[in-house]
Amino acid sequence: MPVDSNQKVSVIGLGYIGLPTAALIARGGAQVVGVDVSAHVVETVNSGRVHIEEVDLDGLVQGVVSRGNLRASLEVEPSDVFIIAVPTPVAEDRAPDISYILKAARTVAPALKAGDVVILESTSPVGTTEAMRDLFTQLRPDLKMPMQNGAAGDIAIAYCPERVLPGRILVELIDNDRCIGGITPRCARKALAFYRQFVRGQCITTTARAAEMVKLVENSFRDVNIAFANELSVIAERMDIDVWEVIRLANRHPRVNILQPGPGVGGHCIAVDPWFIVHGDPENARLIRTAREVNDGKTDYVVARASDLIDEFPGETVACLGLAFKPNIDDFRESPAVKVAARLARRYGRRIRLVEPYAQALPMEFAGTGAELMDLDTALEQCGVFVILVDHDMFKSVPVDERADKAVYDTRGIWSDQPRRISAAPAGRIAV
Ligand code: SAJ
Repeated sequence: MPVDSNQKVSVIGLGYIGLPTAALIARGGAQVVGVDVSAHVVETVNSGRVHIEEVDLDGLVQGVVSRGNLRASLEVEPSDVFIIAVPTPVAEDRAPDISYILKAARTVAPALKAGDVVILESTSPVGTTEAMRDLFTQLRPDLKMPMQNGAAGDIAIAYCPERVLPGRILVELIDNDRCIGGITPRCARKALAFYRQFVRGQCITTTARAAEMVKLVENSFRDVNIAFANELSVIAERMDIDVWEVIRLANRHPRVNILQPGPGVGGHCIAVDPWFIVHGDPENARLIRTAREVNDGKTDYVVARASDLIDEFPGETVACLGLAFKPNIDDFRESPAVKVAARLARRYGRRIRLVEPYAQALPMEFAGTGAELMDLDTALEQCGVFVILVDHDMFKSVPVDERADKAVYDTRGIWSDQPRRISAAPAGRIAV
């Protein structure tokens, strides 16, 4: 979709969201400068390459850099629109850390001029966009800032959360609806005019505070619902019921849609963002906190249950299937599968084999454990115990006769036809 080619857009932070966003806007025709604190990232992008894995991103970046629409820089330059897309980690005490946002805002402040639009996209605790505005007020007393009471400013400031799924980022950046929150309605309108140029989904305006909460609520909704599935899986295992069958059948009800249990919740968003709400109102965010605890607790539970099975077969080598944080991707950061497998590797050392078609080498969590990467065929030949941690398509396609003699702990419910290997098995999905 065409973007005003006279418009200069700066994207601060060239990570998983910033770089695809910058490249898409550049493809539309705008002059885009991607700003990053890492010289390596700036150099990589300027040479038309990418430092992150995302479907179709490499070709897109190469194209827009070679056409001159995107370049990267360590310095912020005067622009018409500034998009801030930097990380907001959660600190040790679960408090959100907005220091990267404030640091980015400090670098933007000197470049601001009347008429500019500043948009924050980073996941943020409620009130962060106003905090950014307050920082601009301090740093640029010469510019009038927009106020919650509706007073117009010389610049527009808005919050517009990203909501794209890793692996589908370029598609979802265009097709997903966007929620755009302005400090004032005028700020929202200005940001809306910008997004409408390249977003095909609906763009809906609101206040900055509501938009901040929308983002946190979306990921908390998913976390709470996964926690429900994870809690069910533990209860069903104790009752010797197949939880996946129960979920499948319950979901036939027109108003029931239970998510899937697993070894815990991974990625950088769903396991983090709910803490921003808990931190904002610890007294009332009881369900949201409990969901986090249930999901983290499921990882410990899986380690304990897998260990029970491994201990029952002391002579067997153990294959852990999958390390990614979700199926069919090569992202191992914050992965519950890595957490489980690494704990098993520390405990059982050389008995553990890791099968991960998306990994060239083992993540550092396995250093010194003696555990090794192995391909699926060899694991099926050599290993007697299988712990399924990720539902990659490749694992789903193993026919039952190739694994009939294996002892299996299936945390993802992909080998539902697995026969039990001995009858004295613990209840539930441990099929031994
Ligand atoms: N998971 C389950 N059971 C399920 C679904 C997911 O255990 O039924 C686990 C996955 O295995 C994974 C984790 O949850 O470990 C998260 O995976 P995901 O696919 O649910 O989400 P992410 O982290 O890849 O992306 C989420 C998305 N948010 C929502 O779906 C509400 C995405 O739209 C957001 O943009 C992204 O977080 C973000 O950046 O905030």
